[in-house]
Amino acid sequence: MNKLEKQAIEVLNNNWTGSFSIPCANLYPFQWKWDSGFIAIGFAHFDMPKAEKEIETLLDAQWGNGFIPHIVFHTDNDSYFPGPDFHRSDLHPLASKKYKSTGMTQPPVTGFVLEEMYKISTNKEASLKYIETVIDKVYFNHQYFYKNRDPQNEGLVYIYHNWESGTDNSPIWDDIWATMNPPEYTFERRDTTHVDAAQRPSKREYDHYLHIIEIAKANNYSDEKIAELSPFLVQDPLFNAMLIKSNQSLIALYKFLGDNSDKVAQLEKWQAKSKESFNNKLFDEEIGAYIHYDLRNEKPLRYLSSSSFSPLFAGIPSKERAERMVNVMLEKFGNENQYLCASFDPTSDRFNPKKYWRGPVWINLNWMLFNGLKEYGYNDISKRVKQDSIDMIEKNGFYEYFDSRKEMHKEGKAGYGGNHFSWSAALLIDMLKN
Ligand code: 9WN
Repeated sequence: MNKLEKQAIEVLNNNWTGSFSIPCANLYPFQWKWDSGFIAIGFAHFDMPKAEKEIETLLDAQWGNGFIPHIVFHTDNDSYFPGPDFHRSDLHPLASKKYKSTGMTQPPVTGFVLEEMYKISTNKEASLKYIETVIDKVYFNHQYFYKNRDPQNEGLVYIYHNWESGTDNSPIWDDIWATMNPPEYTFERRDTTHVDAAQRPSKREYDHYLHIIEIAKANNYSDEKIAELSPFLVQDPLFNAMLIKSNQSLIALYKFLGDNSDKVAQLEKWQAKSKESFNNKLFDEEIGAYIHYDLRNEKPLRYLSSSSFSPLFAGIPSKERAERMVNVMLEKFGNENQYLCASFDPTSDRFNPKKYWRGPVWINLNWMLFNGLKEYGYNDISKRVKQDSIDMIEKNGFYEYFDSRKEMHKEGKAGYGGNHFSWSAALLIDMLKN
């Protein structure tokens, strides 16, 4: 085992609490939905019981309507804002009675995570037995999305908050902030006590984040009311690609399990419609990649980000489209001075290579690209994404995000945000094994 892999295992073991993992100490002291999935993939390589427990714990916090929250507040910990007293999940009549959580979700990765765990497993029989105990909860979560998050019945689901995207302060949202004028709230940030404020969203951005939650809370987190009133209502290509990828995995796993033809038929129906709409509505011919759509203001958000390429991971583009996307990616994100893949268009004046989702490279997006590019036969570029990820981690440590400019990495100070970050460790392990 190489040194880096050993260190990655140490990061994961240190962030394990006994029943779930924190993304990293102090900055993120609870369980996050999509983090949990990526972390389970890492654990699956060396400690399957932990991987299984991670997912089981997350699913235990599912609401009565199938919803899975983005943060599960397992413990009282005031090193994070906004915490459970702000989010007040109890306002929703079907919220979990057992766990406090947020009233928003995150990308639906759990379906494909189960399939990854199954592929990694050396005991397929035991693995299927485990999957049988959790898979219906994931199916129920997908049903929640199609039932409640697709008001125009397009097969594309919306997110109502930037924190649901996982790409929290992407410059894409600037266009939406320009349509809002929230109050100046008084609150105490905690993130900026752990991390340099220059690497985090601004106070004014947080006002917007909190305001959307206030609107949702005033309506007891009713999906119908949110669809009607939320100033943020977006069809996100990353989020929808994760749903499509997970649909595909659920179909495959249900087929392995047998006896679930009704669910398979439903999933196939969702899948066909989702893929078609995704390709019709979210591909921008001029840009040459997928973009976000602002459902509240009925307009496309015509920006390139690493999310624009994530549909490769879900097998969504045709071969021709994939070719165009890869060319765009190499041209704008991938010259010899850049590590792949910046989170936002490096040629845009909104690009900021140090600020969170406004430019830095994130390992989870790289992991999706690594796998997606490989699937489409772009083996060299896929290898490059893997090698770039290894280089950045080797030079700086297991950071949350990294500067995409190679010249910044000379002194090993180009890792930003939290350190000893779980999914950077977990997905590195997976890439090393591939
Ligand atoms: C809000 C935990 C999470 C990730 C997100 C990342 C960041 C939280 C924050 O950390 O978001 O959910 O407080 O900034 O943007 O993708 O899941 O690692």
